[in-house]
Amino acid sequence: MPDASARRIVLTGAAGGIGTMIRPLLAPLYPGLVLSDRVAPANLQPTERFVAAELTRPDEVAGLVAGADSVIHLGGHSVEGPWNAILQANIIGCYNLFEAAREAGVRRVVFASSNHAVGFYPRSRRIGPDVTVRPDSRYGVSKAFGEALAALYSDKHGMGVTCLRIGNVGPRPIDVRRLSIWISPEDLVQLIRIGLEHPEIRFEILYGASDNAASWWDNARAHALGYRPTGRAEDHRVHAEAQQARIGPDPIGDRFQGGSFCSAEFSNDPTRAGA
Ligand code: 15L
Repeated sequence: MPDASARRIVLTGAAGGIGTMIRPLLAPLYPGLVLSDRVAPANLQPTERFVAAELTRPDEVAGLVAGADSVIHLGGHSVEGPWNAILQANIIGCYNLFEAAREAGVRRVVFASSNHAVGFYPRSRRIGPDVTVRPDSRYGVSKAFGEALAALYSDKHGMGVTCLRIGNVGPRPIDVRRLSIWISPEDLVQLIRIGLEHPEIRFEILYGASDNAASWWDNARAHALGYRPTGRAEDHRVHAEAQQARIGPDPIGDRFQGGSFCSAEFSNDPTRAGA
């Protein structure tokens, strides 16, 4: 692996919520970082390099990743949405990204998957990275698709890919559900560094969560790869519970890990949902 300062690493989705939180943390680690999104982040710094690219345009994505050795792929539609929006950004866009990366000889991809790929597991169940996907939304299905693409490009083309099933990124957990799935920006950057740098990476699915006592996820593989989260959701429990009291109950969403992504548009018998 070339020296970090010599590496051209592309960050898609740089203007989005997570991109905005981690840009300042990535900048000193990877001086060759290239930021990308459809439009430049409002607070782009003079020291930051930005290349506009539309993920649905294969030519633009190919231009973006040319000469890159790694990609951190956060770009796409980041919540539930109409099928066409998900299809364009997260299915076609994700395919375009992996295919352009293969053609450009990109060696490492860190893919921002989501807890919503497995959102229909009940909160009573502890799951590891090897469970069958149980998406809770069209968005969750698109993240499962991205994980499948990642496996294909790893097995067939030797790309080292790390899928991070990200919980909820922010300075602190914002409700009771997030006490289980919260991840600090610093801990997310730790996981991204593992994906970019750890010599053993072939295909990995890791959970993007801090050191949360109420976690539903077995993240032993991340720990085996050196992950040492410093964020602790319990330190913020009082705040999270106060916020939860303002939200109120969600009889379906509160049973499942994906929360309101599960209850939205739900028309099943609750006892027949989930695993
Ligand atoms: C996600 O995958 C979304 O991108 C984010 O907006 C949150 O909804 C998060 O999951 C969550 O589950 O809290």
